[in-house]
Amino acid sequence: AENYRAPRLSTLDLRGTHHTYAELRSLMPRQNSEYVGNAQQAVDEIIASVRERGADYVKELSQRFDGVEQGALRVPPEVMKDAVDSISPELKAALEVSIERNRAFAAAQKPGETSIEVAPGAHLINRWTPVRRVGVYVPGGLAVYPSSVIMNTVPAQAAGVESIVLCTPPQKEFGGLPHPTILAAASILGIDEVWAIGGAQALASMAYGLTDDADILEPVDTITGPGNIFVALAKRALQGVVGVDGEAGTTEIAVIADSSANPDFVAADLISQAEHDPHAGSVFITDSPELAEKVQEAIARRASATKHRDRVKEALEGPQSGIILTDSLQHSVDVANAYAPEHLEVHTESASAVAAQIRNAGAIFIGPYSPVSLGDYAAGSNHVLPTGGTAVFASGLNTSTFMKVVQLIEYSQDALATIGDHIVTLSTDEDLPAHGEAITARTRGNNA
Ligand code: HSO
Ligand code: ZN
Repeated sequence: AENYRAPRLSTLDLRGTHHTYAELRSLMPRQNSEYVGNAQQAVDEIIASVRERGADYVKELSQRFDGVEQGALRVPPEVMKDAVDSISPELKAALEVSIERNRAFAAAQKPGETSIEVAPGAHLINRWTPVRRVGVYVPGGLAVYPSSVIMNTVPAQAAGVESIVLCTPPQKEFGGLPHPTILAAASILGIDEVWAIGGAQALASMAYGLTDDADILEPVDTITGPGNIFVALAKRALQGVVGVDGEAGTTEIAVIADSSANPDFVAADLISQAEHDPHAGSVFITDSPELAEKVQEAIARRASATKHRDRVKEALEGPQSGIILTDSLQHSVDVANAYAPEHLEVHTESASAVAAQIRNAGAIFIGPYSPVSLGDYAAGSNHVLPTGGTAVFASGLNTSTFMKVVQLIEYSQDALATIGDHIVTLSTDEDLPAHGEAITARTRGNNA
């Protein structure tokens, strides 16, 4: 305890500088690129072998990677029923509240049908439809996150997905069954189909389907869920066979603050996400050097006293973390947009107005009483969010992730006649005259 050296974030001083958006992006604190090695080849082999050899091969992998001898891969219904009793009443109550808030927001997010009459008798409809079946992957290694079971499942259910299967690794210490808290969360959510399969083999099984004696894992349409590099590479490889969500990488938090901010709140929140992983990113953006120093002091105090202080220190002192000093609040906003964090907290006067200027963030937490931890567990918002700067183009999980649009077209005879000549002109230009003939067959009346 005595020889713990409190963490101190490095400072990037951007005061008095002018950068383009592209330059700013390249200056942002980032993790060194992830080690991939020969994982790609291993993942390709696993996917091919699951397709070829099915459940027997999956069981071989469970033996090799998870150290378990598996009978049935599907978790039996009686185990699912008992799972809820294995957790404490407090944990059950907390999961239920989280589910309730997430369900409310997910239901409100559900996009509605839109329709338009672009010309008399020319009707168009944009119809949102849920995918039929979803596969959720839940990792089972060091981090067991029942909250992630909620975050992946609730929006799928709100979208109207009929069928959800969950795959999660078999655990040696639970006799080859998945972690009981994961099973309990699934059971509370009404998911009864859980398979004890981990890693790339789980994703391949969900994408292509799997038969294990009498149990059949039907192929899914979309797969979501976090995981290690093997899971991320498997998702990339299976994209196109199934829909996949983004790769939720190591967590990040950025905080924008002006001199009105409470340094202790800021420090607590920067530390909270650093707790996940030594590679987690915590970035503090401010135009107040005095506040920056107070935040450093509060971090030193709090970090020394927290349970995972070694991991926290490594994360806060890594190249992916730091303090960025700016000239003004507007400059801070520009920096935040360039960084495109997974989570952004705004601790300024008129915080909502500042939030309105942010284009790039997975989620924005407004004001001193909306910490990221709230969103991680029970705000009602989703905690599966774009990381690594992908917030410039990607969204966090939401109800529409599990839906797709079908466009409906219905023209009357007159409406088609009115636009017909233009279609013939375009089809002639593209040297596709049969396209035009499909129009003239109707408009010129020579249906011989
Ligand atoms: N902050 C993580 C989610 C999480 N936190 C789960 C606690 N449990 C990524 O948004
Ligand atoms: Zn978290």
